[in-house]
Amino acid sequence: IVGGQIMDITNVPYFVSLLFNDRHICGGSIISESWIISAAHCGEGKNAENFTIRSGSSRKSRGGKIHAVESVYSHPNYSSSTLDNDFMLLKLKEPLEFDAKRQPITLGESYMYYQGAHVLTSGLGTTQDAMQSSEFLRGVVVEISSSKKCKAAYPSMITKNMFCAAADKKDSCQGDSGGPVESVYYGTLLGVVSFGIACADEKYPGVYSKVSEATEWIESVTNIGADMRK
Ligand code: 4AZ
Repeated sequence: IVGGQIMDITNVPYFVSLLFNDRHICGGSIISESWIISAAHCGEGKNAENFTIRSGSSRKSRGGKIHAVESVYSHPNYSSSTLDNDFMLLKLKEPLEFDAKRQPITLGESYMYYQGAHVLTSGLGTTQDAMQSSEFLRGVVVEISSSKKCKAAYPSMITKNMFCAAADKKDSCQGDSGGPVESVYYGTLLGVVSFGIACADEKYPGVYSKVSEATEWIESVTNIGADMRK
């Protein structure tokens, strides 16, 4: 996270760290007691057995609880070349217990995405271009870009399953992938951190997977009922 501030996990209690062989590789979000959503590119070529989830911690390398992962599901229309549908669901072996540091976030709906909407993205990624790693959870508020601006920055790359967000000197960055983008107004999950050219470069907004386009798939895989949504 570039240009943000240190956050306590109780302010983003849906945030989790996805560990591969005990190392943080990506962020994720709790959507029910047994299910985490992250980015498909975080799981590419990796075996489910080597994944664990750290919940309830404001730090990268300690604290919280570690949860075993039973299985992982990449979106059926995920493309590793274009990053279309960059979504992955992870099922925990044991359901987690909700408390002040662990809470699910409800899925956003299409009307919640509009140019200028304030969204909070959080993570344990770098604090400036791939260079400076962060031990502490950070968050930053950025604004949803117009689709015109998004497509102009990334010609022929932006699909209906993606949106852009940006703000001056603020962005997600390397290691934030898979993590949440929350609607500040609605408190719902709008996006999953997916990709971008550089970080906080005014020419290139961050690109996020659009959760509202994956609702049917998420509900069918997880059995989260429509009544769980806000
Ligand atoms: C990355 O490398 C990455 N600014 C994630 C997000 C963004 C750029 C890079 C968006 O994981």
